[in-house]
Amino acid sequence: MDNLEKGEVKRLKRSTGAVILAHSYQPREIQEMADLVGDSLELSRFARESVAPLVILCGVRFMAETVKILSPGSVVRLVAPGADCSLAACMSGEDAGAWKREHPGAALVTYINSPVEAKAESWACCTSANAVGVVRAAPPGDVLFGPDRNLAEYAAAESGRRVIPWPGGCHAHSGADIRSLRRARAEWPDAAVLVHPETPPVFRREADAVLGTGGMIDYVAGSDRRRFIIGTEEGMVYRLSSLFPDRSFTAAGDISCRDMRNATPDMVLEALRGDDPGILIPEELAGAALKALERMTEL
Ligand code: CIZ
Repeated sequence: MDNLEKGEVKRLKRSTGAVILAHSYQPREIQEMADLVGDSLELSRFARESVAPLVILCGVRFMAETVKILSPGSVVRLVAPGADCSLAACMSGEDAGAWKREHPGAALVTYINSPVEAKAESWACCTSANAVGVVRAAPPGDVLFGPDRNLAEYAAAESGRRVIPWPGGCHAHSGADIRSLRRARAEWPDAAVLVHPETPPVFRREADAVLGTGGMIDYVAGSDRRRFIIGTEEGMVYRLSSLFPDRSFTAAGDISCRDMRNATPDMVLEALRGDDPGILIPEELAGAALKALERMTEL
């Protein structure tokens, strides 16, 4: 993006009152132009407090839907049209409803990486940052957890609750190859290995810590290690490197989300222009999903 276009972004932001939100998995050039970079929980908290008339969301569809539900007065535009999450696509609202009917009395906890229709069926939502706490706080009895099976198993192990997982997974995390992590560890034997709970169980067993992206930032901030091997989407390696320029980070293999990688600065400029009404969600559906999201933010 040249200086002229950068100036145009600034001018449009001023004239529209827009804020640019980016997930930590976004490409470097997008993170660099964002007003806030964070995980879904941070973006949700920001949205809940926000009075911005226009939100430019650099991430995938479920994140834009979540921001719209929490900030219904804002126009929320998803920067990369068609940026869907392969994990969210694993469990529809109909799937969630039918699953609940098969397990009467169980509480459904839905990972934030899910469509709004599935959230609307849920007792509560969670992110990777608070999945264990939300499962722990669920009403007595079985907990249905979807759509990510690896995160469900992790939350079950950490909370001690009986969790029934939905058989879904993130194409990038669940396809991660443990041999890449072992190679990185052989090259950097002094490094701390931080992995995301969406990775397969073998990653969790070989890691120093299992954390969402927000937890990874806190871990590095409180650690005296100099080098870190990061087992999550590759955008996080840039995020950590920019926050901690005196430390070194490397990826634990090729964990790359095609939908997170396709946003470009030109798309941000395009989203700032024009009169696209952005994400629209029927009121009743948004209201039902809001209850599950509010329970998550309260917990
Ligand atoms: O919570 C999120 O935003 C996701 C999808 C992952 C993470 O750990 O940040």
